[in-house]
Amino acid sequence: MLTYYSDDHHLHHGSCELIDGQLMPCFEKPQRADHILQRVKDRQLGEVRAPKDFGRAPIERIHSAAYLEFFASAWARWQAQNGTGDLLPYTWPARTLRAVLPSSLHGQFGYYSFDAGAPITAGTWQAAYSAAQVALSAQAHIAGGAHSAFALCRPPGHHAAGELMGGYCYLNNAAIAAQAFLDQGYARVAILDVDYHHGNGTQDIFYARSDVLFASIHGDPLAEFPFFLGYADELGEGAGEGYNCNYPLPAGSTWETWSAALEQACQRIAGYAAEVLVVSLGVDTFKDDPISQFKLDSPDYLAMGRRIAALGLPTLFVMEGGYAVEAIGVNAVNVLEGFEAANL
Ligand code: SS9
Ligand code: ZN
Repeated sequence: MLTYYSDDHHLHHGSCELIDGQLMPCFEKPQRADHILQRVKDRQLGEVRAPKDFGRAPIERIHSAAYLEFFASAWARWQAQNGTGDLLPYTWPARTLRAVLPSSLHGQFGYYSFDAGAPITAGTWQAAYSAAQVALSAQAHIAGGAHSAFALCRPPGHHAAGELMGGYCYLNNAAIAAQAFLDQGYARVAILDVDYHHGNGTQDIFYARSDVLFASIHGDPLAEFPFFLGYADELGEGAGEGYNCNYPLPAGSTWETWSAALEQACQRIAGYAAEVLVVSLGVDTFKDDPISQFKLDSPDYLAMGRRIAALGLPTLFVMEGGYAVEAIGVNAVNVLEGFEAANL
């Protein structure tokens, strides 16, 4: 399997995030992608290619031009007002407030975000832009006839909606790739989100549409980030009704419970007659993940890859979360190796 990867992810390195009332070093850090790349090489998964540049147009199919312009120019604006440290939002148009777009930088950041978990640093835009190009390049490889590809994206994307960043995410790499398939003539794309956290951004983007089936297995939002989306009764709306499936699971869930949900999600995807599958590949379901509560073990990721392969679909793996840095390479690449072994 080919891996697409850009060193540009190193340009994004936030300094800290608020966890349980304390400022901690960011869990979403460059070493994550470095470890995965190293494991791809150690296991000789296949060639590693740099992305092509498809420009902003395919990103604008998912994110508004105004949102992208805010994101691309925020750091320069922050520097122009002598800002020090990361740019972080701190006020949001929550219920009873008004969703106006202010003129101030921090007001606009609040408008375009849903939490303080997505800092903008000097290189964040370039890193996120390159991650989207990584996803688009892997997408093009599959559209060109390959059965699979791995987009080693960082920063991740599944929490980002059309005009919202948050949860370490800025541009929704999986959604951008899914839309590219549709724009190139595919009629039905399935997205399977196996990250520990609900992919609220992806769900929101495709919620009213039937050309993308979104299925997500994740920590129950009653107890887990992002809290305000990801419940089992969210089935889609309008033309999208019936094309959104959430499988929230309790803290402590092991492979036994998790794989039963995967089985249901896969049967739903098979019933949809998807032409291509995009997997939002988070491995923060791992037992030692520092911010998550599931109990998957490393060999379980091989089984995950095998079950996904059994769908028999061209499959684009897009990297999302996973914060147990020592194990992230083994776990992510296990999914890919399980997938490939099943296809031999
Ligand atoms: C933990 C804070 C959670 C967001 C996690 C985003 C994961 C992205 N107390 N912060 S895959
Ligand atoms: Zn996650």
